[in-house]
Amino acid sequence: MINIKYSAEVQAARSNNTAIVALESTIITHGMPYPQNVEVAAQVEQDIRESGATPATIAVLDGCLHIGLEADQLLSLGQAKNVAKLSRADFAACLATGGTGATTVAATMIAAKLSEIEVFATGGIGGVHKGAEQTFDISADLLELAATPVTVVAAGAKAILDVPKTLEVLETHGVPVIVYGQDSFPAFWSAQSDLAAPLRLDSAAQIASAHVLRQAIGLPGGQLVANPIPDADQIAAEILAPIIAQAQTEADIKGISGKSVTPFLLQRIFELTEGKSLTANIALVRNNARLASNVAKELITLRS
Ligand code: PSU
Ligand code: MN
Repeated sequence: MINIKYSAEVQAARSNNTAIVALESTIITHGMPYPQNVEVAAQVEQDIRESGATPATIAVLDGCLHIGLEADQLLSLGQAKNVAKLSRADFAACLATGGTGATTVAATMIAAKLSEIEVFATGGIGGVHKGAEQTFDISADLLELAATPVTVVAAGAKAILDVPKTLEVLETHGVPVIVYGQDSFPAFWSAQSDLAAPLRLDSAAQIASAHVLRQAIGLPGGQLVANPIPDADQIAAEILAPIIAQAQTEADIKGISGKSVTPFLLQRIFELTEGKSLTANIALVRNNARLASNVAKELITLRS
């Protein structure tokens, strides 16, 4: 049987039927450097508590699926080297071998569903990589959104991806892409882009209602909520475009492929922006955590 452990606060929230927000752990192990990764993870958890919900950071530690990490577990995961990056394909094998792995958006959604958590906050989702017409590199996150009934709050998709193609794949698979409070699709480090919002909702209550009604009309799968980065924390797209292009060229020259592509690009962009990408990343994840908490609270209200 699956070995699953809830943190003390998540266990209490489950007993009391209060709002819980899932958090992924790949952002900790593969998305940000130590020690900022641990500081940010703890800060985001605290933002969720201050918004009136309970954080559940998800990871596999020595073959046990953790729904919510205690502070010491978070610290050791953030310091660990060579942690596996788990998506839908590798999740069960990691449990079977007693391994340690960080969950991507796809794997976090699967674990959230298993533990009856319906809302999940992160920074950016995986998507269709540039050059996918050659490499076929399309993140399993997109298919998971089509399959698993969890609402994922992100800040849009990074310009390291082919964002128009990412939106096309989501549309093909019937994933609602809901922009919060504006008419353009947000571009992760920048609030605006040239792409129109596929859907727009202006309140957490409407997002929660759409989540419930999707199930009521018999549709499987989740929703992607794209929450624009706060204006004060943006980095202009013109500044980032050449940096992303350089990181992409380096990845191509080095022959980086498969699941190493996203971590490589994130690390190079961090270096090339002298850390500014990370500062913006932190601000947007915190912003997403607050919106996700409000959606989770609205869901409790709707269901009671
Ligand atoms: N995009 C980001 N930051 C991240 C990731 C994606 O802006 O940290 C991580 C997430 O965990 C996401 C995963 O689920 O990378 C996608 O990886 P891949 O492209 O290999 O599916
Ligand atoms: Mn990939």
